[in-house]
Formats: sequence, structure tokens, C-alpha cells
Amino acid sequence: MTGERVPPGQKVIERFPRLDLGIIPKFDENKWRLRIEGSVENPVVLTYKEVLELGQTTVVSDFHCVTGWSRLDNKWEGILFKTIITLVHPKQDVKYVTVLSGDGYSTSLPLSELMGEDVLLALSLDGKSLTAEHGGPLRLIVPQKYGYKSAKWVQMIKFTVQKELGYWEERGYSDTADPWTEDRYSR
Ligand SMILES: Nc1nc2c(c(=O)[nH]1)N[C@H]1C(S)=C(S)[C@@H](COP(=O)(O)O)O[C@H]1N2
Ligand SMILES: [Mo]
Repeated sequence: MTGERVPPGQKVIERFPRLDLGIIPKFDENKWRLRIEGSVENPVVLTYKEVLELGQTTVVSDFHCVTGWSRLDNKWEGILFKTIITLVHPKQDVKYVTVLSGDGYSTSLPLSELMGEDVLLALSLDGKSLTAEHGGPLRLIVPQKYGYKSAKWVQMIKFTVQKELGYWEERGYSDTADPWTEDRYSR
């Protein structure tokens, strides 16, 4: 497997497919809020404007959906997840983060796996603001995991001590979701 660009069982596609539950939350720039709460010293509620002011980074990464397609070299622009840590100061015993979306979707990850330099709260893709179909205005991007960890339409980020299973993880998909070991289903 050394040197392989694409994980086992994946097929590279050019166009970016859309995959979700079929509900696209309405985005009203004035009413939209990002809530960051849970076991933190300093919970915050940010407006869209405040999110734009957090400072942005560009990361080029590959995206692997558990259903078998991969899209390579996606140029995401957004806020490094790490930045959120300095904003809210998670308490000492925090181990996980649950991300909740406007369509009722959720996913969760160990805090340690969100600290990578390629984990973003993305605002744009390939030079354009994220379209509603792809999770605009704000989505999570975790390139090292199957796509179902990359929650679209993020509205709340919750720091937790105990693991909370996400939408697909509750329905039999792997909670660790590592594309390189074809870690697709929970065992
Ligand atoms: N809010 C939300 N995020 C979601 C999903 C969803 O149904 N709702 N589907 C996930 C899955 S399974 C994949 S593969 C990617 C697809 O992202 P795309 O529609 O931008 O291609 O979004 C993920 N994030
Ligand atoms: Mo997916």
C-alpha cells in the first residue's frame, strides 16, 4: 500500500457528487449562528460575520466517500479547526467533539483527530463560496476519514467527555472511518 494515492476499494471521479439526507437548510446571513459549547471554559455563539473574521487557511486534500468514490485535490478554504480550541478553551477532561448540522445530521470525532493541519471548517471550495448543496455556508472537512465525518451545514460544535455516536455511526458505519484500512462498517 506504500505510496498509493487512492485508498483501497475507491474509484476516482472528476465531478463532485452530492450526498446527503435530501434536506438543504436555508441560509440567512443575518440569522445564521455557529454555537460552540459543551465542556468548555468559554462557550461562544458566532454570527456569520464573526466566523469570517476568524482567519482562513487553504488546504488541498482528497475526499473519500464510503460508497466508493474519491475526489482528489479539492482546494478547501476555511478556518483551521485548531483555531476553535483557542477560542473556547475545552476543559481538561474533553476527549470528543460532536458536530451538529442544520439538516439533523451529526458526527463525532476524537478531539485529537481534529487537531491536524488539514482539518478545516470550510467556507469555500476551488475558489468559490461553498454552494448550499456542498454544505454552505460552513462545513467540516476531515480528509483522513471517510466523507461522512465531514459534516455539511455545521451549526453547532459540542466538546464532550463521552463519545456521542453520529447519524451514520449509529446506523452501522464505522466510528473510526479510516479509508486506508477500509474501515467502513462497525464491527
Ligand atoms: N449535514 C450533513 N453532512 C453530511 C452528510 C449529510 O447527509 N448531512 N453526508 C455525508 C456524506 S456520507 C458524504 S460522502 C459527504 C458528501 O459531501 P458532498 O455532498 O459535498 O459531496 O457529506 C457528508 N456530510
Ligand atoms: Mo459518504
